[in-house]
Amino acid sequence: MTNNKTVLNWIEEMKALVSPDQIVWIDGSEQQLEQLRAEACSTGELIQLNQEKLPGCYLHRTAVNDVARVEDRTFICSRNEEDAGPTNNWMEPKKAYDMLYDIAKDSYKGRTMYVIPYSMGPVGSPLAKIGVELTDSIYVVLNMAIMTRVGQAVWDVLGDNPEWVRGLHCKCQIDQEKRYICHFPEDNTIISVNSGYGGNVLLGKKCFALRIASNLGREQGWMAEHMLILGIENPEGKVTYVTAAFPSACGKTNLAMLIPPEGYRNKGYKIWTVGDDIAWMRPGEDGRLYAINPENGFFGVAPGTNAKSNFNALESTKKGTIFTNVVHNLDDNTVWWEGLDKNPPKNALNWKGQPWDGTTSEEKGAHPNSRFTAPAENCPCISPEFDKGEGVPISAIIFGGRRAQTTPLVYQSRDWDNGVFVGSIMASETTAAAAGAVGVVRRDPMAMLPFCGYHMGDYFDHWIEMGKILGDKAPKIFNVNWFRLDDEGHFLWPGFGDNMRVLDWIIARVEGKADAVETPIGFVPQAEDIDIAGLEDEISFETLRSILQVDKAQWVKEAEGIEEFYHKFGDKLPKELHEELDKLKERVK
Ligand code: GTP
Ligand code: SPV
Ligand code: MN
Repeated sequence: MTNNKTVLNWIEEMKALVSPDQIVWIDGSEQQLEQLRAEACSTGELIQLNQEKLPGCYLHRTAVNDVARVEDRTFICSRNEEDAGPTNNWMEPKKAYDMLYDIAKDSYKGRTMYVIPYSMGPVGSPLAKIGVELTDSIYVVLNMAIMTRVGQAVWDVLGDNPEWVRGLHCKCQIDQEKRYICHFPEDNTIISVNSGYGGNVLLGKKCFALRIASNLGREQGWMAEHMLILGIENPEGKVTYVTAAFPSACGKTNLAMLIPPEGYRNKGYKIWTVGDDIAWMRPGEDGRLYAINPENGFFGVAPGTNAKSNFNALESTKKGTIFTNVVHNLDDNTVWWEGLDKNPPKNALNWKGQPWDGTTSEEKGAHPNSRFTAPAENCPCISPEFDKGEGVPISAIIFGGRRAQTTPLVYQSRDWDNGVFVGSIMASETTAAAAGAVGVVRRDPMAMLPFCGYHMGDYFDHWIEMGKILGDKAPKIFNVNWFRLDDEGHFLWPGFGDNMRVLDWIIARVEGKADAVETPIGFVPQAEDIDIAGLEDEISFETLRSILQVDKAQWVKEAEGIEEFYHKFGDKLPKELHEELDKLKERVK
C-alpha cells in the first residue's frame, strides 16, 4: 500500500484511539468494492435495486435525524478565534481534539476501519490534492469510490510526501447531540462524528475541497469555490468555459448539465459538463484563470430531477449509482422521488422505510434533500476535458441565488472589484440541503457561507488580490436569478434548459457583442437582447421586461441590509468593498 511514515504513524495513532476489530485498506478495485456491496446488503445498510433496470445501483436510508449538513455543529478549529471569523462556529483546537477523541474513543469496537486513499482532482494533476479518510461505514467507502479517485495510484503519487489531508469519520451512535464536523486548518485535519449523511461524512467534499482547501488556496494563491464548471460550444465549435456559484439546492447541477432549447440545438450549440459543485481555480501560464473539478461524481438533489428538467443528470443515475433517502418502489424494485414523473408508485416505502402509497399519501415520499451519488463518467455531456487535469480557462464567473424579488434575471458587474462586491452581497432563500428553516432569505457570499474555512473578510480580500494578479485577463463577473416569483408564487422565468438564453447573452457580453443598459447595480440586458424565440407559451415579452427591471426602492432597502451584514466583518472588510457599497448607495438615491 504505502510506506509513507506520516500516513502509517497517523493510522497507528487513530487505531489506538478507536479500537477497530480489523483494518481494510481500500484499493479501489471493482472486486473489493463488490465484496463491500454484498456485505452492506447482507446487513441492510444497502438495498440492491433491480439490476436489469438499474445495474450496479443501490438504495440507502440514513437515520431520520441525519438527513442534511448541520451548520450549527460544524466548526473551524483554528488557533486564533479571529481566523475563523464571524460567520463560522469556532472551537479552540485542544478543546476540540479532547472532546472529539473522547467521543471517538473505542467507537470502532466490533467494527472495521476502512482506510480510503483519495485524490481530489485527476490523480497526479498539478492542481490535485490527496486525502486519507478513515471510516467505519461501508456506505462512505462506496460513496467516496464514486465521488473521488480512490486506490493504489493515490499512494504511488503521494510517495513520502507529508502533505495530505487527514480525515477521521466515526459513525458512533448517530447521536445528534454529539454530532460534530470539525476542521483543523493548521493541521490539515477533519474529524466528523455521529453522522452518516453525505456532506457531513464524505470528507473529500465540503470539508476538504472547500473548508480546508479554501485555506490552502489563500496561502498558495488559488481559489476553492462552491461552483459548477461548464463549457458552451457554439456553432463554430468554439468552447467557452464559465463557472457559477449558487447556494446549495439552487441549481448548480441543473445548469451544469443543461440541454439547450431546440432552436439553439438546431444551430449547433452544446453544453459540456466539467463539474457540478466545486471548482479549484488557479492562474495558468498564460495569465488566465484555469479551473478543475476536484470531484469524480455527482452528489445531486433527487427531487425535481426528471427527463425534462435535467435529462443528463437522470441518465447519469441509471447505473453504478447509490440513492439515499428516496422512495423504494416495491413493485419493480426501483426508485422514485417527487418530480420524477406523474406516476408515484402505489406499493412503496417512503424515505423512512415505511409503507407509502404515492397515490393517496399527503406526505412526501422522498426526503427533500434526498440524493443520488452518480459517477461523472455516466453523464452524456461530460466534458472531454474532465479527466485531463490541466483545467479549463474561465471566461465568466456567475453568481446567483434564490430571490423571489429584487435581483433581476441577469446583470453584469462593472469590473472585477464590483463583481467581488456582487458576489459578497449574494443572498438566497434557505433550502433543505442544510438542517434548519427553509425559505428564509440569508446572505450567502459567493455561496460560501457554510464552506469558507477562514475569516470571510480575509476571503473577500483574497478575491480582490486575485483580481490584481489576473488583471485584464480576469473572468467577467455576472449575477443571475432564475427564481423570481409572481404575486401567486409562480416562477416567472421558465428556467432549466431555457437558462441557455441567459448564458448566450453572458457569452456575447464577454465577446463584446451584446448591448446592455447601465443601471445602479450594473449592466442589464434589454428585453430584446434575450432570445425568447419559441418561448411564447411560457413567458411574455412584458414579463421578461419586468424581471430585468431594477427597482431603486428595493435596492435602497437592499443596501441597508448589506451595510448591516458588512458590519460583522469590521476592519477585515476590504476597503474596495466599502467603496463599492458607497457607490451603490449613491446610485440608488
Ligand atoms: P447542491 O448539490 O445542494 O449544491 O445543489 P445544486 O446547486 O446543484 O442544485 P440543483 O441543481 O440540484 O437544484 C436544486 C433544486 O432547484 C431542484 O429542485 C431543481 O429542480 C431546482 N432548480 C434548478 N434549476 C432551476 C431553474 O432554473 N428554475 C427553477 N425554478 N428551479 C430550478
Ligand atoms: C450542498 O449542500 O451544497 C451539497 C450537498 O452539495 S452536501 O454534500 O451535503 O454538502
Ligand atoms: Mn453543493
